[in-house]
Amino acid sequence: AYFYEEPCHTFSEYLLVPGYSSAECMPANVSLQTPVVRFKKGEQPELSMNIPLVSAVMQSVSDDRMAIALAKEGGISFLYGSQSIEKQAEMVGRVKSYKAGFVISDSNIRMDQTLADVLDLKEKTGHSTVAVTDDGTPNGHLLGIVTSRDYRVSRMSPEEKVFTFMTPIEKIIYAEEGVSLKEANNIIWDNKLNALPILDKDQRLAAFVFRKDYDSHKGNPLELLDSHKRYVVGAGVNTRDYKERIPALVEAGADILCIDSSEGYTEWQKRTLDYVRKTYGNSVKIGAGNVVDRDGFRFLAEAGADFVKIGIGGGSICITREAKGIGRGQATAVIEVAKARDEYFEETGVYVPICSDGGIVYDYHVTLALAMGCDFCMLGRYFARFDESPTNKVMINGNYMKEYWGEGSARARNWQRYDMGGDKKLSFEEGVDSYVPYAGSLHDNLSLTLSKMRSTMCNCGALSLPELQKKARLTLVSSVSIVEGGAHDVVLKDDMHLMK
Ligand code: MZP
Repeated sequence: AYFYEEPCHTFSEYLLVPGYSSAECMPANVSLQTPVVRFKKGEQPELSMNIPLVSAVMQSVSDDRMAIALAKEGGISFLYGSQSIEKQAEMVGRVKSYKAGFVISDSNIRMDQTLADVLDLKEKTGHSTVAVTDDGTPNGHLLGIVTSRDYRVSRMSPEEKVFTFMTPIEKIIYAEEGVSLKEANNIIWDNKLNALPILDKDQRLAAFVFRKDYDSHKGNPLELLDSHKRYVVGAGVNTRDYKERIPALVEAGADILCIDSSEGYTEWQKRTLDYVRKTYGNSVKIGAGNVVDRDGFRFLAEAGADFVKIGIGGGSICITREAKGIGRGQATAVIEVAKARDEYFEETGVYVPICSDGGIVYDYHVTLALAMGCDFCMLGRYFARFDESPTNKVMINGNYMKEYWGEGSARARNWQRYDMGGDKKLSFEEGVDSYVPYAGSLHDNLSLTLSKMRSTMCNCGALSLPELQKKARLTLVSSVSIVEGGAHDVVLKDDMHLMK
């Protein structure tokens, strides 16, 4: 047997040592842009992200709602593969056909209500309302309703706004992300359109509402603005049904695929990558994994993976290390694979991005993983806590929780993720079924995480991720200095009651 000389480490055992920050080093100047797929030296990657975060290929994390919410922020969700091919392809389709359109909601209407409920309410109250669903069809999720002049404002919750119209609403046209109110108003003004722009809660243009007397000959403001933009979405695939699943996902419009497996250094992954290259050349983008060392990375890079995912046994819901005794501390795995990625780039001139998957507990762990060399991180637990994750929000002992379960748990039964060529079943569990504390909206939490990351990068004198990787200085911490890092030797005011 081969014995590693050093123990393996994880994120909490490291700290970043600050470097020189020039006056330019302000969070507002930091770019978090990162490549997602392989590219040649001197060229640009065909797919990159504005933030280095993707959501995990898990039933309890990534459905179409999560994908839309994360894409709005500049990241990518990988829709879970442990469902039928048809259902997964439908999810992809819903993300790709989604048009930004948050409108004003009635506080009496829950987001999980159907269009039929709204129409019923409309009937009962006599209010003139228009329901807005996320895909524009009666089957979509209800996003809100636009109301008419006689709507009772007193029924709105304080944070909600109501727009009133002097004439009945003729139609709503959804706007694209990134259009400012100023641009919208200019278009309306310049073309003398009788339309009203509607903003989402972040003051971005969400939709145009047209009045009944709108003269359609004057044109659609959206056709007068920048080109049709569609959200980027990823999807998980496995090494069993890839010949059926991949064509369906590609047809539905998936931008990037990822072979989702607990063990990526296998012939099964190579066969799947071979199939993609033979069938689609380089036009279909596909990541592979998971691996935890140099050899695993090289194997997948040489087999043609567009990115390589790192991590075995470090996920919050994962018991692979207990069940099978395999895995590696996540920090050590990232550091070694990042070195292998750089070595491969040096040798071949091809840069293959790497993704650190699982084990992020604190926001600063993401910055550490990036400083250690990964290009982006995949998170499950983090995203599972938000409104947008697909699971139930439940009250446990007076606190709101969200359900979160592993793909290797009896609940998900994703045997394909753990498949080593045996029976078509999950022989034993490698994951647990759990709760995570409910944390609110993705947008609010992510904004905070990103601002912490930008601030840390400024402390390291880095304004971009490549600069962070170059300049970062990392130190291992002793168990005693970990204690020093938290509040210590004081009595927290919140804990005073414990002293009575
Ligand atoms: P975390 O962000 O919750 O710590 O970890 C999420 C990652 O754990 C996923 O992206 C996946 O790689 C891994 N995972 C998912 N299910 C299991 C399991 O049931 C698992 N063991 O390990």
